[in-house]
Amino acid sequence: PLSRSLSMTSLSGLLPAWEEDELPVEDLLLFEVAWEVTNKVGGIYTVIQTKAKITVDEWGENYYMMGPYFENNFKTQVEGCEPPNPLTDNLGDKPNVIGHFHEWQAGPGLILSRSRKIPMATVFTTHATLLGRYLCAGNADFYNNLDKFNIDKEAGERQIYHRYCLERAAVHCAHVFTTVSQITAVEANHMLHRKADVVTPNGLNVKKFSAMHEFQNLHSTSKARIQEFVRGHFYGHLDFNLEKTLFFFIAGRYEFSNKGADIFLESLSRLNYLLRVHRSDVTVVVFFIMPAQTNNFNVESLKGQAVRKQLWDTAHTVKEKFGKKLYDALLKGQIPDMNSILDRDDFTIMKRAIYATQRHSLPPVTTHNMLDDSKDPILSNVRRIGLFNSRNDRIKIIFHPEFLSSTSPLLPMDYEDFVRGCNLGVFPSYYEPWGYTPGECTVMGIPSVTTNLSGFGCFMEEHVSDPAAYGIYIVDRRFRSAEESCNQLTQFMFSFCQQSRRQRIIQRNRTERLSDLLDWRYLGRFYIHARHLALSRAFADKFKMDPMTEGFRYPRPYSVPPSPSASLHSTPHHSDVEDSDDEPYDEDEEAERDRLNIKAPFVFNTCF
Ligand code: U2F
Ligand code: UDP
Ligand code: G6P
Repeated sequence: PLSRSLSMTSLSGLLPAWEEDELPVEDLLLFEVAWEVTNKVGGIYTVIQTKAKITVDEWGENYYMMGPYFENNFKTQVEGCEPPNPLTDNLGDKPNVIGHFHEWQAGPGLILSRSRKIPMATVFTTHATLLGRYLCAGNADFYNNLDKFNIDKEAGERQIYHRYCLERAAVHCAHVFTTVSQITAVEANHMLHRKADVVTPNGLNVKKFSAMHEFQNLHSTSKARIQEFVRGHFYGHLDFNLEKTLFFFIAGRYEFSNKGADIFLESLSRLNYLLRVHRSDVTVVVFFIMPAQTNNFNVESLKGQAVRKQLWDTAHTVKEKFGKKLYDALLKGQIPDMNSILDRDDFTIMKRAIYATQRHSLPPVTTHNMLDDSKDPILSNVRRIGLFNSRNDRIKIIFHPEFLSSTSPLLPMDYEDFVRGCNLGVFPSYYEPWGYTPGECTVMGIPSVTTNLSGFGCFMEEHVSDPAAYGIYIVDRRFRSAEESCNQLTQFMFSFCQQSRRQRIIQRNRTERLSDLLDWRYLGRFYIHARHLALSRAFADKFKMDPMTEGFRYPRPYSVPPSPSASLHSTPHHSDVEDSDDEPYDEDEEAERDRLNIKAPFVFNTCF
C-alpha cells in the first residue's frame, strides 16, 4: 500500500507532493502510449525520449512504451527482442497496471479499456488541445475569449469534430488528467471541460560537464563555425565586424503566428532602426530555422560557401609558399626581403580570388529555393519591412527553411551545436503549451526570449525571481497589445545588444545555473505523482493518498542583473570595454552566493 509523508505549501495548487513513497513497482506494470514513441513529429518525441532514462531507472523491465510501428523507425531507433517475461505471465500475479496515454491519437486505447472495465489505472496527458491550436492558428483572440467559444461548433466548423470528441472522451475517462503547463490546464478547462489534476512540466536530460566552463568553450567553437558560414554567405558584403556580430535565432515548427515569428520580424525592423540611429557598431545576424516546402538549396547560397572556401585555399597556398621562403632565408641566416617574398604568381591568384568575391546582388535572405516564395509568410514580411541584407542594415536575415543537419553542404552543424554557437534564442510564441526550444537554450547556457503565454515562460516566471537576470526574457503577450509586446521585445533585444562581451559571459553562466530546474531528475517527480494519484483512484482500497502541495522559487541572483536596460548601468560588473579581462570578477564566488540563496535545488534534493 502507498503510505505517505508529505509536506507542501501551495503555489499553483497543481504542484505535486515531495517525499512520495516508492511504489512497489515489482508488483506493477506501467505502459506509456504515444504516437511519437520512436516517431519524431514534434516536441512529444522529445518528452518521451528524454524521460525514458529516469522511468527505466524506477521501473526497470516493468516499463513498456507503445507507439506506431514504422519499419524504418523500428530499424534505426530500437533493438528488437522477446519480452523477458511474457506479458500473459507478468499480469498473473501483478494485477495492478498503469496506462499512461499521451494526446488524442492514443485516446481510443484509454476509452476502450475503461468501457471494457479493464482493471487499469489510467493517466491522460495533453500537450496541446486540438481546438486551442486550431483557434490560435486561425488568429482568434484566444485568451480573451476562452470562456466564450462554442466549442462543439468551432470543432465542427474546422472539420475536426471526430478527433475533438476522441480527445474530450479520453480526457473524461482518465482517472488522472495532466497537462504540460498551467496555461494549458486553463485552456483545457475551457476547451475540454475538465480541470487538470496534475501539471507535468517537460524536462530534459541535463548534461553536466566535469569542467564547469566547458559550455562556454563550446559556445566559442560553435560560434566560430557559424562565423565561417556567415563569411561565405555575406561574401563581398563583409563590411561589418564579426567580432561585434551577435547571432539570434528562432527555430521550430513553421506556425508563423503561433510561434511568434510575426512579432519577431516586426521587432527586428524596430531594432534595426534603433541600432542605426544610435550609430551602434553591433550587427545582428538572425536565423529563422523553420521547415517549409523547398526545392533544395539555392545556387547563390552554395556559391557563397564555395567562394569562401576558395579564399581560404588561396590564403593557405600563399601562406605555404611564404612560409617556405621565410624558412629558407632563416636557414641562411637572413631576414628575407619582404618586398619580393611574394612573386607575381602569388599576386595573380590573390587578385583572381578577390575578383570572385565581387557580387552584384545582395546576400540572399533565404538559403533554399522556396516552393511558395511569393506567399511565404516570413518572406512576405521581410519584403514588407525591407530587411534585405543591405549594407546599411544592422540586422541581417537568413531564413533556413529546413531543420539543421551536420551533413548539410551549406551549414554543416547539428541543431544542438548551432544553438550553442548563438547568443540569443528568440521564441515569442502566442500558442505554446510548453515550448522546448527556450528550455534547450537554458540547459546549454544560452539566453532566450519566451512569453507569458508559453508553458515554459510561465514556469520560469513562477519559479525564478527576476528571470531576465538569468537570461530568460519573458515578453508579456497576455496583458499587452501586439504593438506593446513588439516594443517590449525590441527593448529586450536592444538591451541585449548593448551588453559587453563580459556581461554576456556572466549572463550565460547564470543561465546555465538554471539547468537543474529543467532536469527530469526533478521534473520526473510530477509524473510519479500523477501515477500515484491514478493508482489511488483506480484501486482505492490498496493505494491511499493525502492531498499536499509545495513549491520552489529561485531567488534574484546575487549581483545586480546586467539586463534589461533599467539595471544595465547599475551592475557592478558593467564594462564598456569589450572583452576586458582585468576587471575583478569572481564568478565562483557569485555562483556560491547564488547557491546559498537558492532554495530550490535543496528543497528538491532533500526529497530524494
Ligand atoms: C506540443 O507540440 P506537438 O509536438 O504536439 O505539436 P504537433 O506535432 O505539431 O501536433 C500538433 C497537434 O496536431 C495534431 C495533434 C497534435 O497535438 O493533436 N496532429 C494531427 O492532427 N495530425 C497529425 O498528423 C499530427 C498531429 C506543444 F505545442 C509544445 O509546446 C510542447 O512543447 C510539446 C511537448 O509537450 O507538445
Ligand atoms: N529542433 C530540431 N532541429 C532543428 C530545430 C528544432 O530537432 O533544426 C527541435 C528542438 O530541439 C525541439 C523541437 O524541435 O526539441 C521543437 O519543440 P518545441 O517544444 O519547441 O515545439 P513543438 O514543435 O513541440 O511545438
Ligand atoms: C566564451 C569563450 C570566450 C569568448 C566568448 C564569446 O565565453 O570562453 O573565450 O570570448 O565565449 O562570447 P560572445 O558573447 O561574444 O559570443
